[in-house]
Amino acid sequence: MIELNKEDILSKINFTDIKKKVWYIAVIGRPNVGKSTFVNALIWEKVSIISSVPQTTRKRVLGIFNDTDSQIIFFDTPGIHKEEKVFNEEINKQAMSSMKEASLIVYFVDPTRESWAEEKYIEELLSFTSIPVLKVFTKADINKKVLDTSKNLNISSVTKEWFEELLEKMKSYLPEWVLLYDEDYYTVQEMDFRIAEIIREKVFLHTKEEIPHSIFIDVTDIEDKPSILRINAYIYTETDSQRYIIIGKNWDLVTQIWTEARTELEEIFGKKVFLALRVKTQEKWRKNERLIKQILR
Ligand SMILES: Nc1nc2c(ncn2[C@@H]2O[C@H](COP(=O)(O)OP(=O)(O)OP(=O)(O)O)[C@@H](O)[C@H]2O)c(=O)[nH]1
Ligand SMILES: [Mg+2]
Repeated sequence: MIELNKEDILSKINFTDIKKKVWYIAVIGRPNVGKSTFVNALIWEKVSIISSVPQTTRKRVLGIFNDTDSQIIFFDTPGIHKEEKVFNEEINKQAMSSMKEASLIVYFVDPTRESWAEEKYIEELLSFTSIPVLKVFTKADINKKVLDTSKNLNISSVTKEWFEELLEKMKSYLPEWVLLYDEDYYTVQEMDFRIAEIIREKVFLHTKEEIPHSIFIDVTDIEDKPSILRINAYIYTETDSQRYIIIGKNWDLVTQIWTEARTELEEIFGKKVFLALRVKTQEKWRKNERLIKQILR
C-alpha cells in the first residue's frame, strides 16, 4: 500500500469538484423596483449601477454570491417595460434571455409604485416559462401597504430584512453542482463595460427627464499599468442641446461627473486613474440598430 503524505492528498483533490448549491438565478421586474440594489446589497459589492431613474440597467450584469454552502450567480437584468422602440425592445430582450438559463426567476414587485398594467404584462410573459418563479415584494422599509407575506417575501435592501429567508428559499431551488466560478470573483464584466457603467451612473445621478436615457458611453482606450489606469471615454448625447446641458455652465456638470467617476474608479481598481472624458453628439443613436447592438453587446 502506498502511503500518501498531506501534499500528495492535497494534490489529488480537485477543488473544482467541490459541490454546493450552485446555479444561475435571474432577478427580473419592472424598471426601478430595486433589482440592482438587491444584488449589490446581498453580495456587499458594487456589481451594478443604481439610480432613481427607471431603466438604469440596460444590459444584464452578473453578480456572484458565495457562502459556505452555495454559489449563486445572479443575472441582474434591465427592467421589463412595455415599449416598442428599437432600443427598449433590445433592453427587454436582455432581460428575457437571462431567464432561459436560470434555475429560478426571482420576480421583484415594488408595492410603493403601483403600475398593475405593467405587472400584468410581466406575469403574462412569465406564464410562458417552465422555470419556477419566486415573487418578492421590495422596499419593505418604505412600504406602508399591508401585504400578504404568507405567500410572498417582503424584503428591504436598505435594512436587509427578510434577506436570510429569501436566501434560504432561493437555495432550495438550486441543484448540488460544482462551483462555476472561483470564489474570489463577485462579478464577471469586461473592464470597458464596467468603466462605462460607472460614468453612466454619474450622469444619471446628476441629470433628469430625457437626458439620462439619451446618453451612451464609449470607452475607446484603456491602458492598465500596475500603478495607473489611463482611460479615454466619451459621453454621447442625441442632440447638441443635451450636450450643452451635460457640459454645464463653465464645464461645472461634466467636471462633477468626471470627479465622481474618477474617484469611484480609483476605489474599484485600487490604483490611480487618469480619465479623459469628453462629450459628443451622435444624432438619433437610439434609432440606429447597429449601434444599439454594439452598445448592448
Ligand atoms: N427605500 C428603499 N429604496 C430602494 C430599495 N431598493 C432600491 N431602492 C431605490 O430604488 C431606486 C431604484 O433602484 P435600482 O436598484 O436601480 O432599481 P432596478 O430595479 O435595478 O432598476 P432598473 O435598472 O431601471 O430596472 C434607487 O433609487 C434605489 O436606491 C429598498 O429596499 N428600499
Ligand atoms: Mg438595475
